[in-house]
Amino acid sequence: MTEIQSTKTQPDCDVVVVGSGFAGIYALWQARQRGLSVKGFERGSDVGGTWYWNAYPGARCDVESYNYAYFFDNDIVRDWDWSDACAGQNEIQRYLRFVAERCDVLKDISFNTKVLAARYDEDSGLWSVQTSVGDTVLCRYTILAIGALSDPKAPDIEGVDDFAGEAYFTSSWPKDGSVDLRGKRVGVIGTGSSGIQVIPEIAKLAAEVTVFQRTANYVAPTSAGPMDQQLVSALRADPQATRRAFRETYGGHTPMGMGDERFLELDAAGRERALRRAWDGKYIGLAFRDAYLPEANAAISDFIRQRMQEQVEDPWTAEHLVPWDHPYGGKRPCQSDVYLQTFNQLHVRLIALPETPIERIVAEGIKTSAETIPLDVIIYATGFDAISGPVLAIDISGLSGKSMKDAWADGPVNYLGTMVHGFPNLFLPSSAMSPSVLSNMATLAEQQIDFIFDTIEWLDQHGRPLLHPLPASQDHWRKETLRYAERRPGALTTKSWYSGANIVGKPRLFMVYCGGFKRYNETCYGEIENDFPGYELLESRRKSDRVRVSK
Ligand code: NA7
Repeated sequence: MTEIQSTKTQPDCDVVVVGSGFAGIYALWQARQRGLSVKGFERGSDVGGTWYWNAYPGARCDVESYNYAYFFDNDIVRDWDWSDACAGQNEIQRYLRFVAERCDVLKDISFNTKVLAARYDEDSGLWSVQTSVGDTVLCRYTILAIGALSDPKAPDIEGVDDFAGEAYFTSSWPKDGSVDLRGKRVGVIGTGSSGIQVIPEIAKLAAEVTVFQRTANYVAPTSAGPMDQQLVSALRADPQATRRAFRETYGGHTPMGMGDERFLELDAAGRERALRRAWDGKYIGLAFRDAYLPEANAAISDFIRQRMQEQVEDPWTAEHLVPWDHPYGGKRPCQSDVYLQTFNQLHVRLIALPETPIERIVAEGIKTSAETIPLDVIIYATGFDAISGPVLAIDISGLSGKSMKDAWADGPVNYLGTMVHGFPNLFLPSSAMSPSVLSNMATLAEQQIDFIFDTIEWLDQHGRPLLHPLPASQDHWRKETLRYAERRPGALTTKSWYSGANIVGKPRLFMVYCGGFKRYNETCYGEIENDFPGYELLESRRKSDRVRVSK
C-alpha cells in the first residue's frame, strides 16, 4: 500500500482526470465548461493514450475514421479532414493533439507524470491522488480515463532477459525512429491485431521474419482507402444529430454496411450471395441481419476461413493461419489486406506454437521444442492486461481503507461500467462492464464523460453528497453483462482478453457489456432522471468547498 500523507483539508481542485486519450481530453474540456477546476495527469509526453503508445509500423484503427472521432463540437468535426477511411496511429494522435489544442486543455495536463495511488478520505470526502513526481493532489472527483488497453502484459516466457539482441514491444514502440530492422533476423511473438498489423511492415525490411503464433485469428479486409465523401458530408451536415444518432445504435457508430436479409430466411445460394456481398463491402461480421445467431455466425466463420486459406500458397501455412478453434467474434477479429499474403514471401516463416511450443528465450534467439531459431530482434506483440488491468495498476483505496484489489479479487464489479461500491465519487470510464471495446470507443468516451459530468452536476445541485452504487446494483449489472454475453457466439467459450484468459491467474469474467450502446445509454440516463435509485448517497463528515476556477 502506497502511503499518502497530507495535512490539507480543502481540495486543490474539483476534478482530477488521469489520462489524455479520447476520454481524458473530453473530460478536461467538460470540467472547464461546467465551471469546475481540473488537473490532468498523463504518463506520456503528449496526448493520445493508446494512440500515443502503440506507435508500431502499420498501427491503424479498425473503426472508420469518420466514426472514430469526436462529435461534441461542430467546428472540430468540420475542420478536420481524415486522409483515409481507416486512419493510422500517427494521424489519430495528431487529431487528438488538434482537439486538445482547440479545447485549450493542454495547460491543465502534467505530462510525464504517472498516477501511482488514489486514496479516499472519509472525513473530508476528498480523494488524495499521488503522482510519480511526488505531488499529492486533493480533489472532490477522480476520473480514471486510463483506457482499456493501456497496461501491457508482461511476457510470460522464460528467459526474456537472456536475449542478447534487441527487443521491442508494439505497446511502447520507440517514437524516435531508432528501430532499424533492415537486413535483420526478426522474430515476432503474437498474432492479435498488433502482430497482424506489424508483421507485413517488418517483412518489408527484415532479412528473415519468424512469426510465433499461439492462436490463429480471423483476418478480414480493412475499410482503408478513400473516404465515402457522401457519407462524410451527411455526418458533418449536422454533427449533433449524428452524435445523437450514434447513441441510438448498437455499436455507437454507422457501420460500413450491414446485410439486409436474414440468414434463417435464405437458401444456400442466397446465403452465399449475402456473404460475398458482405466480404466485398467490408462488413462480413454483419453479413446478415441475424448475424448474432449461432447458425449465422458459423456460416460467417466458415466463409472467412475459406477466403483466408485462398490467400496463402503453402498448404501447411494456410491450414495453420486459419482459426479452427473459435467462432468469429469469440476473440477480437483482426483486419488486414496484406497479412496473409506476407506468408507467401520466402523470408517469412510461421511457427505454430501448439505443435512446437516455445521452451525459452536464449541469448541467440528463441528455443522451441523443435529447434533454436537465431534472431537479432524479438518483437513482443503479446497484448495487454485488458480492461481491469489499468485500474488495478493504480493503488486505490476507498471507504474503510478497502483496496480496489480486494474489491475486485474475483474480477471487476461495478455499476454501469463507471462506479464501484465503496469508492465514492471515483469514476472509471472505459473500464469493465461498459460497451467498451465492442463499441466505438470515441462515442463511448463522449457518452461516459457526459454521464459522469451530468452526475457531478446533479450532486452539486443537491448539496454535494457523495455517490456510490449499491451492491445490489452491481450484482444486477454483472448478471446483465453475463446475460448478454451468453447470447454472443463464442464469448464465454473462447479464451480471450475480453474475459481475462490471456493473463495467468486473472479471474475469468466476460468484461464487456454486449447489450448495445442504446440500451446502455438509456440505463445510465434513467438513473439521473430518477434521482439515482441504483446508488447510495453519503454525506462527508466535513464538507469541502468548491474550488474557485481560474480560467
Ligand atoms: P492481443 O489481441 O491480446 O494479441 C496478443 C497475441 O500475443 C495473441 O496472439 C496471443 O496469443 C499472443 N501471446 C501472448 N502471450 C504469448 C506467449 N507467452 N506466447 C506466445 N504468444 C503469446 O493483443 P494485440 O496488441 O494484438 O491487440 C489488442 C487490441 O488492440 C486488439 O484486439 C484491438 O482491439 C486493438 P493467444 O491468442 O493468447 O493464444
